[in-house]
Amino acid sequence: MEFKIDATDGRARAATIKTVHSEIKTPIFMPVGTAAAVKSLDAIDLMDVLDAKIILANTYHLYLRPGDEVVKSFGGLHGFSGYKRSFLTDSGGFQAFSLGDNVKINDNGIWFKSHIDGSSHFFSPEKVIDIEYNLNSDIMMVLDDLIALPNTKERIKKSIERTTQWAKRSLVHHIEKGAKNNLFAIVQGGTDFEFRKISAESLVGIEVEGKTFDGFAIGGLSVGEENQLMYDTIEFTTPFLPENKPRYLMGVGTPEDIIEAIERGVDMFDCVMPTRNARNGYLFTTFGTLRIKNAKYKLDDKPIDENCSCYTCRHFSRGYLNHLFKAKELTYFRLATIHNLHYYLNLVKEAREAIIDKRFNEFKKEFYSKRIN
Ligand code: PRF
Ligand code: ZN
Repeated sequence: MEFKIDATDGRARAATIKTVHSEIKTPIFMPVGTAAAVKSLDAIDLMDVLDAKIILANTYHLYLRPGDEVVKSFGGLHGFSGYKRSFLTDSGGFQAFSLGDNVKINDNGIWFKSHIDGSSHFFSPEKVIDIEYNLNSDIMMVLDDLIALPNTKERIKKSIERTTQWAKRSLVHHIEKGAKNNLFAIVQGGTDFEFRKISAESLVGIEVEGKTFDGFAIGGLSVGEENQLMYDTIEFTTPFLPENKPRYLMGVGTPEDIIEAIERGVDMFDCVMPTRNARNGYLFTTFGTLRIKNAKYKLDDKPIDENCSCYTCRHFSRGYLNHLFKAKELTYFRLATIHNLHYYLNLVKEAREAIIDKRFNEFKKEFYSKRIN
């Protein structure tokens, strides 16, 4: 993977990542395609309608169904889904966290029960790498030990120690398999600055046969803590990460969160928010959130957002979308998802342009001043 910084403004960065499948201009937002599909869209929508350069898929889900060997037999995620640009795969660390009682973690890995048929499975750091090689994702995340917040000091300490051990084992196994594609480590440590520092420094320091991680993620945030505390933790953590490698904030967040994190030096994001909110009738606009089911849109012939150039806003009215939503027409899901993803992709694109022009502060002020809710 190539990584080049194109411009900086304060701590905000505009960079270019090149994988074998696409060139990614950062800051970037990665639509979530858990089971090798962004819900309601297909690969052509993602490439030709939205021009997304990288999407996220999930190791846990694809391992359970259809099975990573099945995906491999179709030529990996790219051949299977038809999306020919980059994929990042999350490791299962987050699913272990969200499965709650159906999970048992020990120092060797994670036991979990399938949400599909209740069967038991074990993920070790090496097993996750094996699955990710079968999926052939461009960026593979290591298995990590994610915990909810607030939590005890002992549990946070255990989480960073395990996460470091597992990261090291992942890199060793990655090298044994020929060090194909790219491997990112994940910083944990809750909102405890001392633990964040230890976690970041120990992961950055891991070197096996002269090889280090290709990038670093900040995990363990947006899991119950206050917004400002999340921003402070990001601000504290980024200086411990190498300048010449990508930084990825996992599972975050609102448009505001993304702007705040870009300002603090983060390059990559993913979140279910644009896709999930679209399906629930919440549409993102430059003036805030629009609730499409509201009766006031019934006869409204304007697009969702007059400032939006997306496929949906170019062709369809609020009134039509209000009808589709209420009638539970499947067409609604695609059109709303396209709009919300376009909003997120355009937000990071405008942030990038502002960084290049050294006017990120003005951009941020304008972003906040336009919003009425
Ligand atoms: N670890 C992993 N995936 C994640 C997270 C994490 O900490 C988060 C936290 N917001 C989202 N997705 N592996
Ligand atoms: Zn739109």
